[in-house]
Amino acid sequence: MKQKTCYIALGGNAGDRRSYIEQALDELDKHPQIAVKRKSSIIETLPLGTAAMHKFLNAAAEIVTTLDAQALYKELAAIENKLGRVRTEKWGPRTIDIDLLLYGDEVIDTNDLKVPHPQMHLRSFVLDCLYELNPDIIHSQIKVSVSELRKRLNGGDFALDAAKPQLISIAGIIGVGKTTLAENLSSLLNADILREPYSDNPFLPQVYAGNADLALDSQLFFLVNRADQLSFELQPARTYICDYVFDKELIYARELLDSRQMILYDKIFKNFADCVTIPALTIYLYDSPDNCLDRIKKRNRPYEQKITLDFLQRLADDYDDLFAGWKKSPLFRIDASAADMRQSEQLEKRCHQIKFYVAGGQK
Ligand code: PH2
Ligand code: MG
Ligand code: MG
Repeated sequence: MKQKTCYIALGGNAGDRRSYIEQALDELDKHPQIAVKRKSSIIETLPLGTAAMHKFLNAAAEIVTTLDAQALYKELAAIENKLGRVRTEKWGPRTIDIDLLLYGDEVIDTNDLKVPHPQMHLRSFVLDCLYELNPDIIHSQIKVSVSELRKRLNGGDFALDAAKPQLISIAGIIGVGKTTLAENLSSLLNADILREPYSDNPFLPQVYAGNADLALDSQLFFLVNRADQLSFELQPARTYICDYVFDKELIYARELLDSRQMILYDKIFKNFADCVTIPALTIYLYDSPDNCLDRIKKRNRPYEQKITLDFLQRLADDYDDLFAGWKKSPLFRIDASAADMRQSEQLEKRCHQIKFYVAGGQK
């Protein structure tokens, strides 16, 4: 049989963690039909999913094998057993877990084996190790590189959770095209759309017109509205696409409120922030403030016509800061000047990728 290049992940959080990883790789290499080609560093990572567990050591390796995928998978399980892994609860403490991440460029979907590993693209402890081996490895289903997948996580580890509403939030400054993108994606993803009710805020026109006295009223109106939209109504396992991200409320509050108002607002904000659904995926749509101002002029909503380039530039900087440290969900960055949001081929590619970041998305 032809030789396949494969990638595996190793991890453990019980006993002599380093020794188990090293032993597992030795055992693999001893097998007549498996050769370990390259090993990543061994890194210490916080446990994902299970609170108050011991820290893990994680690593990845590139192997070549003439075994078929099922046989390789059985061999990995045999080594786990030999090294004393006792299967207790799901995600319980383990001496060694060996996961088959990629088998050549194949896609395998059987009851006991799924390749690529269904959660590999959501785990920095996997992607960081793969990245060290080779940043250009292509995920055979998502069809993007490990380097790109890794950037989307910003160091975080995530797990699909079908018990929660599957919220996709689109973020970006005024006029960048959030609502258009949300509309186009919602039909392709069969998702409910949650629209920012921009014209309902009775205080907003006067605030945009420079009446700072109503800024707190306007921000509280938005806060209450958004919290309503993103908490009570959303159902588990359904996919929703929203044309804003809740966290932008702090950006606008900081821009529009004075320091006394801000102290009060901060306290109120915290209570609301605790009850909103955290996105499964956030999409940051960005473009130059110039291009956004052009779109604002074209769509010609009367009260938006006083928005200045300077204000948009400050918002853009604030959004950049927000997402530079974003850890709440995976993050897709989309350059709106390069992307045509109405072109169906581009949209379908985006949808194909998005589906891997929401629970049940691939059904
Ligand atoms: N494996 C899990 C669950 N959580 N967390 C870390 N840091 N490393 C792992 O290998 C790991 C985990 C299930 O296999
Ligand atoms: Mg695992
Ligand atoms: Mg496993």
